[in-house]
Amino acid sequence: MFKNTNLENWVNEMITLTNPQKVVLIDGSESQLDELRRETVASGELLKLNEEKLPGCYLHRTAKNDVARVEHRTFICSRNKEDAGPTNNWMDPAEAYQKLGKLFKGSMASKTMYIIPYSMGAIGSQFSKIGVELTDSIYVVLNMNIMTRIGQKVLDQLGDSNDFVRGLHSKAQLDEENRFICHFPEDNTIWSVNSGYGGNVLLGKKCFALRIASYLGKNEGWFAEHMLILGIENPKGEVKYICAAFPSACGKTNLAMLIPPEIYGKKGYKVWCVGDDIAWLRIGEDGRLWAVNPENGFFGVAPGTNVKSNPNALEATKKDTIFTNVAYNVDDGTVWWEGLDKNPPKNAIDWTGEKWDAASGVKGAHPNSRFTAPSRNCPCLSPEFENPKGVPISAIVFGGRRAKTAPLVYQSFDWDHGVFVGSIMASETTAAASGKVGVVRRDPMAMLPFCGYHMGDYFAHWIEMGKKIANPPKIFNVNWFRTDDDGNFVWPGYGDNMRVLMWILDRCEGKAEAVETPIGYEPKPEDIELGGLDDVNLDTIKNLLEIDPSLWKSEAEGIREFYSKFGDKLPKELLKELDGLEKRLS
Ligand code: OXD
Ligand code: MN
Repeated sequence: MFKNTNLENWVNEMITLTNPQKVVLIDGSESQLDELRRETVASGELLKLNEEKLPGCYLHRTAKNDVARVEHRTFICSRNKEDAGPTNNWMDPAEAYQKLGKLFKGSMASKTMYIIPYSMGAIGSQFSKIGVELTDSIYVVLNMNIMTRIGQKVLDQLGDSNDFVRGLHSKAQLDEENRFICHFPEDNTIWSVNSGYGGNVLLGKKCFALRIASYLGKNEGWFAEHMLILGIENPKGEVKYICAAFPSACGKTNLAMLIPPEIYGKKGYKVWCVGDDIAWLRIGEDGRLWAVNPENGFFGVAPGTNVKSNPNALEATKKDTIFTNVAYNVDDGTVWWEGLDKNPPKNAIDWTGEKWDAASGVKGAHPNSRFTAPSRNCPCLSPEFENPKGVPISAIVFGGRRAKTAPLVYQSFDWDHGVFVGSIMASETTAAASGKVGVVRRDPMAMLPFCGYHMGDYFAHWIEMGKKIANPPKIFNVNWFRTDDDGNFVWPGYGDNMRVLMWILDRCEGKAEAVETPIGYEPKPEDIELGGLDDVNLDTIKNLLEIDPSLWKSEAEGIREFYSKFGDKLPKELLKELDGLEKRLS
């Protein structure tokens, strides 16, 4: 089937293992994809939506037990257990191949195996990496077609090379007890079985572009990060780029596509989205850090997306989009989710496929329901999106959801301190997420579930890279989620977050002053633009920038405890930063 003997041998081996009735190579042509769409509509796997209102759009419902990523069933299968580190589940690779091999054995009998060659990143870019996913799910094929670049052109680019990530996926019986997502970083291999949910089965995304790629990045001297990339264009037409990492549910997609507040908009400022979830970063010839978004689409959370929170994302879902686990409006063949608007459909089917009455109080869309939308649909997609060289990064922003501890924004003293700031990232649980409010969950660089190796080595990689980047981006931390005594958010968030990003860019260009505090540099309150904000004044900003030393002292204790997990692998530079913080606080 393939001239590339590495590919040929591996595919044949997997065919022998899974025993499909038929094997189809995905060439990426519209005619082939259309045929597959027709097939899934006929089988009921996809539901065609209203062609006038939502052209090229489909709805899919997963099994009820298969609606999210399964971190407890996600494994890093490195030869040495120690290389997976204390924050990953580990399985011995020989054991994993054997255990999953049994589950894959004959799993595609009476089914078709689809071979999807795909590129993470623009085909031919020096940033890009190639993968091949073998799957028995047309839903996976159609989603991969949106999220990545697929087809014959990828095989042409691969040529005879053995440098591709080998992905095997089978829905098998969708058996929860035997659901496994296994990564073999030393073999460039991913095996995923018994799931049909996006994050577990679109192997280009979290599995390859973060877990495998972070491992490759460590060995090859680059970064694979859980970061959005956005550009801010000034009225002179100059664009500066920012990467930002936040844990899930902190509004990454919203920030990536933000609409500038009027005060900036009318002056001619624009915001461009390069990516909303993953960034691959390399050192450029000019000594700066350059970033690409390896993806080609958005796999966004639907609930809460609306004309106010994210009009650009909403617009992106208006055509050629696959919706998963949202509610269906029977009367006009469109979709609905909680937080879209105040008019839930009267005649509706919920995400489980049952007749649904909004008044019942039961949710129509699953809270983790998704849209898979092509990047090209996004009205503010950066003109540099396809640039094989990527975009130069001026600032790296970390953030979390903290009610009191973290101020609105602060800048690290230098690179090593910035790595420290990223390593102590944390979010507090909200009432909605669990019974306990305010439990601190540490999520360094938002990579805890996505780092394909020992997190202590990951920190060391960040420190080492800092020595190699001649003109490094400046590093900041933001917190949009400070609350008042009644638990209300103080900062308006959404588009107004641009006001903080503008101070960040001014700092990068040496245009703004700062105040030194024990945790880093803070803005002078008057340097945050407040024009056009009704409920925020200078005092509000002073409040948002206040640092409570007693809270930070207990924070430092929490960090020390968290750091102790990493033992000898924790870079001494980070311990030094922690000591420094404690000293400045006392
Ligand atoms: C995602 C996540 O789906 O981070 O992007 O959970
Ligand atoms: Mn993510």
